[in-house]
Parts: sequence; structure tokens; C-alpha cells
Amino acid sequence: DDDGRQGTAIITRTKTRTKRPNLYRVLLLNDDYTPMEFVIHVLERFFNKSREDATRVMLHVHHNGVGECGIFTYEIAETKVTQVMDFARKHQHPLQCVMEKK
Ligand code: NFA
Repeated sequence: DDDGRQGTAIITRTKTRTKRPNLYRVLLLNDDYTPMEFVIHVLERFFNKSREDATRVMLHVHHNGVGECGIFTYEIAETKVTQVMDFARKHQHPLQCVMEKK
């Protein structure tokens, strides 16, 4: 806008500011006791993975010590970690699930 008296126009921002949310990687950690089949089930149930993808991720964790289940916003990532940890505890497996900022 310009008040018409001087060259003092004020330009207002009309473009919407689009902020990217912080993202978090949810990881599974290897251990010596959790059955492979249980880990596959966790990946299918809580991360909506196909049998094939779940098996790939499980074997990656088994061989490398850690692997990615997915990338989520903070609240979703936190929920996944809690769901997996509660489920593992219920079945008395030491499986560990953690999140890290991307
Ligand atoms: N290492 C476990 C076993 O040999 C399998 C496993 C895979 C555990 C991925 C945790 C995560 N039974």
C-alpha cells in the first residue's frame, strides 16, 4: 500500500509460509534373543510393511545391528516406539525400538 504522500509503500507478504515439520527416523536394534519371526510381525503390524519388505528390514537389522522402520513426524514416531516397546515387553522379548532426529 502507498499513502500517496511519499515513496513509503508497505509491501505485505501474501504468500503462505510453508514450514517443513521436523522428521524422526524410527529404528530397530538387533539383539540375540528376539525371534526373527517376531521382528517381521512387528514390521508388518506397526509399520505396514509387506512380508517381503519386513523380512528385508529384519535381516538388515540382524546383520548390521540397526535398521530403519520409517520416517515420521515427532508424535507419530513417538507413538510407534511406544507401541513396539509395549508389544515386545508383553511378549517378553528384549527388542529395542528408538527414534532419532533426521
Ligand atoms: N538377532 C535375532 C536372532 O538371531 C533376530 C533379530 C533381528 C532381533 C532384528 C532383533 C532385530 N534371533
